[in-house]
Amino acid sequence: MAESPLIHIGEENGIYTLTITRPEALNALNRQVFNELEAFFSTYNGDFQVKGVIITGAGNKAFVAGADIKEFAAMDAVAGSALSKRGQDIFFMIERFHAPVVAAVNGFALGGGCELAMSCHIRVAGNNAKFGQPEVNLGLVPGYGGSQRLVQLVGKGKAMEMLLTADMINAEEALRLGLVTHVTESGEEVTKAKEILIKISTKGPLAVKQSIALINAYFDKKTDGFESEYMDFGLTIGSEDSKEGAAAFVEKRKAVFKAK
Ligand code: DAK
Repeated sequence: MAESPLIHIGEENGIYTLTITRPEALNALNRQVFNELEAFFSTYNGDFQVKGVIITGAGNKAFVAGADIKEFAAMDAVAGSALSKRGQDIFFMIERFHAPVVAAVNGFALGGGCELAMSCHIRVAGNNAKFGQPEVNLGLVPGYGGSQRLVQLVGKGKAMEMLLTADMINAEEALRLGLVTHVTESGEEVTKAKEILIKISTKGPLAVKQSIALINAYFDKKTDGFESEYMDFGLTIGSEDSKEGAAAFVEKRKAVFKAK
């Protein structure tokens, strides 16, 4: 018998909302949740019908309270590394998705939950959000990119302190550090995320896709971001959409982009 989904998917005007729904385990990431994330992002990657994605957690207590501790308790080194690599690959799919992905963080975002939020392009937090990488409490290091993306977002000193102490930070501190870009009243984070995505959905889809790729290029040690920029500038200026954008400006009307 097929398992019932743990990620509920809603859609409105090309904006998809993925709600991780395991409230009894504070939406912890088990294998099935990973499988469903992988299925969604591999199916829709490059499909311009998808204009944006919101990831959130069910209920008002947790976004995601980590990887499912009960599932990884009895794992050896080889299986652990393989699973870590698979999780990293799925989070790379999110980070490299053609359309913006916003984490709407409603409560605890710990360990794998904080890592999931950090793999999204933008983070919005309710004022009850708590972020942390508490792996050292379990005798572990992060396994889904947390040791790298936390440094990118908050800098070496704070990332070091958070990883070594396992202390959580609240939404206001996350805002101050740049880990999130907006703090809302609790329960309003998805609405704010939608507002951001609706605005982005009016822009040139190819330009949005390449902007995401260019920001990612900055952090890719094998890529020259400036070279990527002049290549992508050529790509976008040669597109039908850029002609439409310029024509719409001159004719004082809204551009109708076709992702071409
Ligand atoms: N996994 C499984 N169940 C969890 C969970 C988790 N991460 N977090 C909470 N739950 C469950 C609790 O067990 C409890 O279930 P019952 O006992 O009622 O059956 C239920 O959710 C409610 O939790 P609490 O009763 O604990 O709720 P409180 O309000 O008292 O506390 C809390 C909330 C978030 C402070 C607390 O639940 C907590 O400390 N949770 C654990 C946070 C944590 O350490 N998360 C894991 C971080 S480490 C790997 C790759 C990556 C990782 C691991 C392996 N490999 C590739 C193998 C990453 C690991 C992590 O994410």
